[in-house]
Amino acid sequence: MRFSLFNLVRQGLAGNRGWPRQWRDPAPKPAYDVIIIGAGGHGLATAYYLAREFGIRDVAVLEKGWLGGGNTGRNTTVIRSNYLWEESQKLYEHALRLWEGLAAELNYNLMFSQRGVMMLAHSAHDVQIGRRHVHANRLGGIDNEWLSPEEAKAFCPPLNISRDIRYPVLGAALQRRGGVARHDAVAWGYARAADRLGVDIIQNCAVTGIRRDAAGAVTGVETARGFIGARKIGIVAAGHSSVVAAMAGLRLPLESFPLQALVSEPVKPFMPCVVMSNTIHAYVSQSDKGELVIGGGTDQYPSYSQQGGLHVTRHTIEAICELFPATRRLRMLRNWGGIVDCTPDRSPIIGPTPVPGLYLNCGWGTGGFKATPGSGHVFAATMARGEPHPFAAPFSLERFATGRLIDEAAAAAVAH
Ligand code: FAD
Ligand code: PYC
Repeated sequence: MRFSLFNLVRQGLAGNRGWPRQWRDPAPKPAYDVIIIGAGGHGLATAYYLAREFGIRDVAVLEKGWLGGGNTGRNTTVIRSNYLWEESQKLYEHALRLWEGLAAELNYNLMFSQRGVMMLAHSAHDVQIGRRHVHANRLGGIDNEWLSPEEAKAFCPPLNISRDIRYPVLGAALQRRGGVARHDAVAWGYARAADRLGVDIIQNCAVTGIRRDAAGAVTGVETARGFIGARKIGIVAAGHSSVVAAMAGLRLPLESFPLQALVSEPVKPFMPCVVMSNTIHAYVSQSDKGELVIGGGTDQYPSYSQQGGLHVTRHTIEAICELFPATRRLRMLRNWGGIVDCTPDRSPIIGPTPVPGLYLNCGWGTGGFKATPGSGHVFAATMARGEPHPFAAPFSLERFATGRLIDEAAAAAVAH
């Protein structure tokens, strides 16, 4: 077998060289039907659905590092579909439904756990927004319910609902079907399944250029391992999508920001659900290893640094300690950052581009992990058919020209 979790890690870290033949990534072929740039969850899911659902197996996924080493392996894994606008609800609920059967479909333990996502309100304004979301979701057939502070505490006992704290809890919206999953397993699960369907996954293969013919259509990519031809190219390179698109002469409405997270030392289970606060910019869940998984907002200025400002982490920790006093004596085990690319309206871009043969799946900002299966699925349909999947259609590049924005900024429970 040329593919196993063990081999993947070795390939990525050792650059393949010196390893037995069956452990190496496949050598790139001179040309493919489809090239996907970026082996994060979205790129791998796209390749998997192209092969499984649309019979397009002549596909290569090119990755500059190792698979799942980008945002897919760095995020805090919050999964929910409680978005405000109908267009977003359809997309994220499509993803959530796919999540619900994904471990069985991929035959891979994704540790998908629907333990509930609770979003806190700390002011009268937060309460109005939270309730509006609950109503909008229920109209859209998505589960969401409003809780009083006492009901929120009953659902999550460590929560501090004292009235005399800086950000008192005035209520909460609860999506019980929301939850978490193991992020690297998602990348590996899709990679193994795509590999078995004949997809070539090639790590340590940075794309450095996009070649076009006299008519402007794409013909392939320049890479660290030479030119590789392709009829269609999908850019799924979160954080760097605008850099890659520029290789084809395309300027995207994206800005890249560092987003950070951290884990505490492991403790016995005490945090039963995911808790998020938009106002404070903090969110928390507990992993199966016992670590508290905590995240905050983005840095306030664009950057490609994967570090992020320490003051952001400090602010997040202070907020978590106030909301959950039992965490005050916990030590931080490690922290890290990822680079997220954000559109002005904080919704993704999915679809064809003015460059024939070039497709985009980017701009997921701070919230794309939850979308992974849905994103891969609708993007595969879009690339296979050459026209947007109905759930992807509202998220085309054209919306920036017409001003018809799917502005979900208010719906994402993190800082932007
Ligand atoms: P990635 O996994 O980043 O994959 C893109 C890949 O493209 C990378 O592996 C990169 O190396 C590769 N690449 C880039 N340039 C090139 C090139 N030139 N050639 C070849 N390959 C290239 N979302 C949620 O829904 N819930 C959360 O709780 C959540 N928390 C987050 C917390 C943090 C700290 C961060 C950083 C993000 C968080 N997100 C969350 C956002 C989420 O992680 C991303 O939106 C999502 O993972 C994007 O997936 P992807 O597959 O598109 O990107
Ligand atoms: O979109 O739910 C989310 C999220 C949580 C943390 C970062 N993004």
